[in-house]
Amino acid sequence: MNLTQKILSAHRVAGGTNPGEEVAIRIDQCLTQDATGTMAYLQFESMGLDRVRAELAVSYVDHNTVQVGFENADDHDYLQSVARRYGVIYSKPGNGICHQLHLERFGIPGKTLIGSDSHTPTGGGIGMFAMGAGGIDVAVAMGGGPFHIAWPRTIGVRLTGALRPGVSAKDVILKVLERYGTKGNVGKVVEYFGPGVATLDVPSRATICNMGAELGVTTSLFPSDDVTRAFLEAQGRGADFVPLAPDADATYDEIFDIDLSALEPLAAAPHSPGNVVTVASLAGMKVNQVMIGSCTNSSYRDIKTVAKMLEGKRVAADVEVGIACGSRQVFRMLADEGLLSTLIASGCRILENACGFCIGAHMSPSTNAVSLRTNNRNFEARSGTKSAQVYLVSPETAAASALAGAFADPRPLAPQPVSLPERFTLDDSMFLYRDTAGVGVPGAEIVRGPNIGEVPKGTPLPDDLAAVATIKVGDKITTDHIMPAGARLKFRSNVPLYAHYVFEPVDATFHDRALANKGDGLANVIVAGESYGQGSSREHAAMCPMFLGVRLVVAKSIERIHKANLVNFGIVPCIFSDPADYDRVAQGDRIVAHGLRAAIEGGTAITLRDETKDFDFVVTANLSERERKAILAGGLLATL
Ligand code: MIC
Ligand code: SF4
Repeated sequence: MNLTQKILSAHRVAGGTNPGEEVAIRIDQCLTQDATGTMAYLQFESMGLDRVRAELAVSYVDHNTVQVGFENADDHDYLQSVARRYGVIYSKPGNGICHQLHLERFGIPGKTLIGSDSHTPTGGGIGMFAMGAGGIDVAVAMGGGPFHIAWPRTIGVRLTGALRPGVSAKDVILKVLERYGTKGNVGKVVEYFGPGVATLDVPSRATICNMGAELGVTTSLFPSDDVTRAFLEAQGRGADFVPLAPDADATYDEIFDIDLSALEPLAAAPHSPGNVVTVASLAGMKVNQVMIGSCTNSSYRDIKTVAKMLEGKRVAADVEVGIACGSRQVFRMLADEGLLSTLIASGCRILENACGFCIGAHMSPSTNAVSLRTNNRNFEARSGTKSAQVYLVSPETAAASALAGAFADPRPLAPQPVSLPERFTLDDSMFLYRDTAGVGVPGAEIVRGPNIGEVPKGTPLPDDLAAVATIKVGDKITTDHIMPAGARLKFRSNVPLYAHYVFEPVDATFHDRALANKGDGLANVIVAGESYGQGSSREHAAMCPMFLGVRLVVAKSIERIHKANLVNFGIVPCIFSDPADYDRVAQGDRIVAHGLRAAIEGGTAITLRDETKDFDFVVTANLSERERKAILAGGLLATL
């Protein structure tokens, strides 16, 4: 067996082991972050349990830490109090980014983890089977329920050789993205194997697994070996080490070979992580901003590499450079080693150890700026500036370019590899409620400020549907297009307010038009191309459309987490049987579905009538029995 098969078999509760078949797996650990967490815990509360049942649940606050106005602070108070009540460990704002912290302090090889954030697969760096999910799926797992995925196909990435100075993990994952792109990989797991694995430290492995999310795969995974043991021992967690390897005769559905020695620095050009080019092809292009950090590249290894490259030098005068460490551990160690001073002296802006710039929460570039960033997503407008050109690069390329003021290949600077310490600085004081973890404090007060709203309730699926194709969008529509973050992020806990911004970057009139249809007794249909719902796990991209009366998404293909979120909020995820019908349906067309409920109940194809154009077309919703039940009830919550 390969590693994926081993871990999944050990956690299988029900369901098949044939690729594509739905399997229910036991979840050992859960994590949430604040921007998806409030809704996750509101849904957990409504399940009526007295405490969490998973082995471990941690609530991180890392996204909304800027606190302009009362909203974010209200969220924090709610999250802190609900964690105490139900036995969840609470990571205070300022402690760091969830994925970096979880890897450092809680992850265990061979365990399963789901998190209400799409970059949860970062845990694959230490051999965890870690997946992103919508908030309600995490709430169910916190309550002890299983998580459902399609039994995956595996892509085995065979690593040979060793990275040359100036080339790093980011270049490895960009190579994989160049090969596989950001669509068409649903239902797969990427497993890394081969002699090159031993040459990569845990932070590098974590970077590779983190950005595997951009492929749209279920997760990515490394074996757990001596390198993993050394990392866990240095974290004071040697007892958590479990060796894990694929069997010698393990097979993969396909194999992709990467010779690490032959890799060169790469970049993802605007506006997709799959738009991969060489740094050499961009060399000399003027750069306005360089942002280093995010859950992809904010480890001690990464930030120290940058500090060493900037030591005794100054960043170019006309470039803005920001650095955000991934955790307090990283921050403190740099400070103790005098490297914070190095970064300050070189002219960097030192940012909070949080998501920050990555989600457009601050540090938006200026109009038309070229911004180099070490994070994982460069979707249009995600930085907060629609006209900005965001390129995703390694920390080494970012540092070399910051010095040059233009795109620069870091190899001539020959950055030396950073070795990890024998002992990281350990300080868990910003993790609260470890003593009551898993038990909670029954009856403890839950604090609900005015920013804490309610989860909208769905209604059962009607027999027939009269609707409008309220919006028609193209390929690769991300959840950042559907439900923008950045300046709107603080409305996450207030669905009626946040719903004003559904599709804002694409068509700001959507909200009003959708509500008007709803007022006229018509449902709303979203028509989309390939790979609808790429990117984040935010269930708001389903919850807010549901609130506005969206009942169907009809697309050429839909990404895994978003499809699950649509089902969880009672929206039927439909796929065109004939993709050519996409071209025939226009925005504004009246759409009718007779016998919709019966088709879902029977698991048959659905015939939709375009009354405006006067033709019928067929769509399919590939749903398990469990998913059909949720859709018919108007959402998962109604079935729990
Ligand atoms: C992101 O990177 O897009 C986020 C913000 O971390 C999201 C979660 C969210 O929207 O709250 C993710 O990746 O799932
Ligand atoms: Fe935070 Fe960015 Fe990572 Fe999302 S991708 S968890 S916003 S750092």
